[in-house]
Amino acid sequence: MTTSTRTLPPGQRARSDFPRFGHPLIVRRVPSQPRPVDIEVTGAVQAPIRLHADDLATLDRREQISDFHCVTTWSATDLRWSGYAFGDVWTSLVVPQARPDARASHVAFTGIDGWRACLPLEDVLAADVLLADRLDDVPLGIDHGAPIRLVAPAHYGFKSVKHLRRIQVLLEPIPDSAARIGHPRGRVALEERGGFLPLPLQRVFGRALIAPLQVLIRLLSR
Ligand SMILES: Nc1nc2c(c(=O)[nH]1)N[C@H]1C(S)=C(S)[C@@H](COP(=O)(O)O)O[C@H]1N2
Ligand SMILES: [Mo]
Repeated sequence: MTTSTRTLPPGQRARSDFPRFGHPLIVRRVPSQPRPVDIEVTGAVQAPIRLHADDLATLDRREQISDFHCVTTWSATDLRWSGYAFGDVWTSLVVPQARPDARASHVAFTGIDGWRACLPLEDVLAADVLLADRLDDVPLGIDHGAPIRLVAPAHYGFKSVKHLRRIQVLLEPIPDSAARIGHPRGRVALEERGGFLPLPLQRVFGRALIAPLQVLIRLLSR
């Protein structure tokens, strides 16, 4: 169970809604209607594979209530996700079928719009990392990442790639789409926001971006 009075991570502020967010200039690359799940698993594997909804359905479905923290300082609390543990996807599908290189250290996730985030394998094997296809008991809408997205609650939102299209197995990290402004690791508890400014200024500038980015996304999305 969750409580709504717990304290948020450093620098975060709760909001009562869960806005559509992200990079406004790529939002038009997202199809207006959800596509079927089709995730390619490539990179340092012996046999690239594609994962579809029926492959994922062989795994146990996980329900999870977790908070979501954008690096610009907004947090949405108590989100009810449903989907599959990334650890189960890795262990039961990727490892036996794609046979990753034993030296694999990182995994990069890419969305239909080209947004990419790279995480250490050990970070994404954490129990709370999901490939989520439902929010609040209904299939994910286009706004929150249909047909399926990564949910990595211990990391800032820029790591939780929406509209997941590709999983790349890597022997070393590659840059995120957010690399110029975001911290490469992005862990919320350590306030790994990124950028050159001191942390208090990172918070102030992040906060100043929220409203304009929301307006742009609303204007540019179909
Ligand atoms: N494919 C894709 N995933 C993305 C983004 C994006 O622009 N494209 N933006 C990221 C950022 S910065 C945030 S805060 C969250 C926002 O998720 P939401 O729109 O469900 O609130 O998605 C992340 N994942
Ligand atoms: Mo974000």
